[in-house]
Amino acid sequence: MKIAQIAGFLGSGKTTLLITIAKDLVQRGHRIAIIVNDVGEINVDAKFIESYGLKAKEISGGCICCQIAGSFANTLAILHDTFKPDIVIVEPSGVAIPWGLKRAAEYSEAETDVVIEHAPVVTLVDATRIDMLIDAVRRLVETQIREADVCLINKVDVATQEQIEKSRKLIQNINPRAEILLASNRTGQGIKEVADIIEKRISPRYDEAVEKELLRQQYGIGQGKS
Ligand SMILES: Nc1nc2c(ncn2[C@@H]2O[C@H](COP(=O)(O)OP(=O)(O)OP(=O)(O)O)[C@@H](O)[C@H]2O)c(=O)[nH]1
Ligand SMILES: [Mg+2]
Repeated sequence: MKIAQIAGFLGSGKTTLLITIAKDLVQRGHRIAIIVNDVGEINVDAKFIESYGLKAKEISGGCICCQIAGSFANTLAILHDTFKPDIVIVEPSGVAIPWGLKRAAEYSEAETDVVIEHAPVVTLVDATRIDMLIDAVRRLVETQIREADVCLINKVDVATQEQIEKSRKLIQNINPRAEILLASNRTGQGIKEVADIIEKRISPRYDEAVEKELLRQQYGIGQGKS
């Protein structure tokens, strides 16, 4: 079962993107589950299916949307044993750390016979609010970008060229290995590419040594600095 997480600061467009990608992947023949913080915010005409012990909405025959019941690992185990998705797309809370979520997902392997793999970590950067992101929530945004495999500069339908270039520079400074795509949920730019990446590629499993090295690079932890 593949876990695809879509990170990004509050209001960056995660839920909108998640639903579009889920529908696209269903059309490609996948069985998809979406995990969000609150199914109430999912605006689809769907019947509730709570028989799994999850608060869930059916989006289409091949796709359900649910919120976490108990632990994240337990929720994944229930999904695997009942709905049997091949891809689970997750909208982490705005402050979740991608590596932490990978590890939490892998804990579900202790609860049932599931084998977890990860799609590339996608982080959304809202180009229209790039100045605010740099000034007010720099640390959090840095962490989300640092741990991304793919960064989407989102809302390019309304962002200025200058905001887009500023976003690109920020990402390249923090994480030169990240692939950068321009995206818009309004025009659909970049969206099919993200669905392709989630469908076809994988990202490494949680590795404590790698996590420590990334933290060291960002904060100097482990170098004797205070
Ligand atoms: N112009 C434009 N607006 C967008 C785009 N994507 C999302 N939005 C709008 O941005 C707002 C937030 O979108 P959401 O998808 O709810 O963002 P989110 O990251 O899930 O937000 P939280 O869950 O509150 O953190 C909504 O009003 C969307 O309509 C985009 O590509 N272009
Ligand atoms: Mg959301």
